[in-house]
Amino acid sequence: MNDKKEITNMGNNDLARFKARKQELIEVIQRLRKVAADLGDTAAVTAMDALAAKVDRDVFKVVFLGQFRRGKSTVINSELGREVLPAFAVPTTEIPIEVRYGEEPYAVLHPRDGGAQVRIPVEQLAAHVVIDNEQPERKSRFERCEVYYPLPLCENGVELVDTAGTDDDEERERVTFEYLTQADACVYVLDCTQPMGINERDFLVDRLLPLGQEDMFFVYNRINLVPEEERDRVIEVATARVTRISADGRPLRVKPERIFFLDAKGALDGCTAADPQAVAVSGLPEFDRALRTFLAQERGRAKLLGPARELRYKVQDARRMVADRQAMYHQSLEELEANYEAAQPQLELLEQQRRTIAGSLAMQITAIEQDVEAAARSLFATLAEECPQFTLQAELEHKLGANPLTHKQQVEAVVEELAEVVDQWIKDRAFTWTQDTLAPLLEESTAKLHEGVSTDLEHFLDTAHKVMDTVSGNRKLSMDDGAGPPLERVLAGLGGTVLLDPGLGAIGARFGAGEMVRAVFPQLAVLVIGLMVGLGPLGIMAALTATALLLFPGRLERMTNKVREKVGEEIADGIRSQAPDTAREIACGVGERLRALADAVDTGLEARAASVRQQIEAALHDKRVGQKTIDEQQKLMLRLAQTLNEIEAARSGLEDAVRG
Ligand SMILES: Nc1nc2c(ncn2[C@@H]2O[C@H](COP(=O)(O)OP(=O)(O)OP(=O)(O)O)[C@@H](O)[C@H]2O)c(=O)[nH]1
Ligand SMILES: [Mg+2]
Repeated sequence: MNDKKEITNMGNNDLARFKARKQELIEVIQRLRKVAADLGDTAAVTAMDALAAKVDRDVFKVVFLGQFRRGKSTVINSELGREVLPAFAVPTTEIPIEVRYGEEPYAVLHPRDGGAQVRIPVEQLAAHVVIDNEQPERKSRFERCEVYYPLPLCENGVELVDTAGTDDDEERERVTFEYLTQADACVYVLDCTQPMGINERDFLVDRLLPLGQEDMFFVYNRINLVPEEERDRVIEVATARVTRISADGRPLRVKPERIFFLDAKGALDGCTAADPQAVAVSGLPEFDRALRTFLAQERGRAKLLGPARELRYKVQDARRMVADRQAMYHQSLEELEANYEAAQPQLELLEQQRRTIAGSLAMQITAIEQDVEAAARSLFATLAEECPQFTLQAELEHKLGANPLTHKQQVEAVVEELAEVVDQWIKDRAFTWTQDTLAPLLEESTAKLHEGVSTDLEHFLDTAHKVMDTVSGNRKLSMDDGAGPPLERVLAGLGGTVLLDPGLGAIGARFGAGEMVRAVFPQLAVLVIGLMVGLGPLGIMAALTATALLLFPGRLERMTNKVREKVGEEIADGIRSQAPDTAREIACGVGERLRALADAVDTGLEARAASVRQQIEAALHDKRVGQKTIDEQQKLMLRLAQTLNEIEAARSGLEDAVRG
């Protein structure tokens, strides 16, 4: 009875319910699209199409990560029930592999150079996604791979991402890290036979937790390798290592029920040998179920709630339009034409307000960029200043004159070790800086930006209403606008698709600046650390060694400190010379993300202004055609008003159900 299917089905019910609600939401969007089409509101039609596509496309990304050879690929294979992903006893997975649903198994490789994708049978994966351990530095010509497989879990909109092991190669680690910024769930794969070592702990505390990846799953693999009589003890120790971790003095809120002990190999063998008992005792079904339940309940709620709320504004817009149209039909053609004429100055004002908003946003973003650039420069100045002292005091294993190497080899060894230590130091400092300086700076400046633009947007929306009031006969519509934040109202009009960084606009609009910064923060941390890698001394290694050799041909023992000092100064010079460009790049990275938001706002305002004109012109057109059309249109408006009530009832019911 404890069979995999039965247990996982419980989690599947949640996923199935999520899928049903998602379908319901899409239907509501489509009904609203039909109303928008009947009103001739083309912007809303496009927005609704975009929103429906977005809701439909949205998947749950489950990212598996951990040090190399922990069994990440094997855990995913055990889900697939077949050894699809290459898994060997050496560092194996080279590029991220995204497992998605497909009727037939096949894989698609994406070349780094943006060239044509290559479709291959899954049997050939090993030839393309596996690290060449003879030449581990050689990079695959592909940057990622998609595997399609008839896995029921994925049919429910779940995507399993296998990543390259951490702690083996810097570049691969960076790619894995980047993937985490889009993860809905993150599975940290560990090994029972060596429960969470120092590197694994550091990676968790220094890298994952600051990314906001607190909602993690822990999989301790290879439980089968622990002798039966020692399992309880190992489980206790392994659990303690995870739950007692604290980041910045805060204990990690890992619930013990998020820690799983697995025999992934046993589960996989059980699947291939059609032995349900082996699967049942492997620990896989319990992990599987917990993951599904989490995805469907916690993440699923967030995924549906956003669009359901955005839709509310679109329903309000449509209701207002129906009422405006009815009011316009009640006037004579002459009255309507005269009113339209009278509204021209307001329409011009609307355009002017749009330009003012765009200009003010652009100015504020430039100011934020300058602040970020200045802060980055000051970080580099501090680093350059502290660097010589750091190299002088850094703990090194190599000591000059202590071992029987040639003069040149000894200097090289010391310089190389120093370079590595400094590199790590720079990266750590960069990371702390993103948290302690960059994040608060962005939080404060985006809060100001948000506040400023909200007032301007309020005025714009007000002018848009006034235009309609003037044209429809100065009849003040007493319609509740829901008083949502104006930024949310404007962005909702776009169906949530125009943003480069969709999370940014939606979150910023909904929860304010702090949330917005937190939403972009992971990408910024990745960006900053990526740039810092270039700043480090590894790139100037050859020059460092040469200088050290040239300067110190004398007795070695006395030279240690001088070598350290010289290396420290050289690196400090290197940092100083690269600082302006790197600081600029960091600032541009921040600016680029904020500009995406500003562009979206502008598109939203443009659409709103266009729709106002479109409504008036549609009414004028109908009036000119004749009374018969007006009669038909009035009937249509009555029907639309009724339909909108039904849509709103369905929408708010859905919102309540999702909220739970
Ligand atoms: N006994 C035992 N062996 C396992 C288990 N899980 C994985 N292995 C073996 O461990 C080796 C490494 O497994 P992989 O799945 O390739 O590990 P990985 O974490 O994907 O490694 P990288 O791709 O290098 O990061 C393979 O030979 C697996 O067959 C397990 O639960 N028990
Ligand atoms: Mg692997």
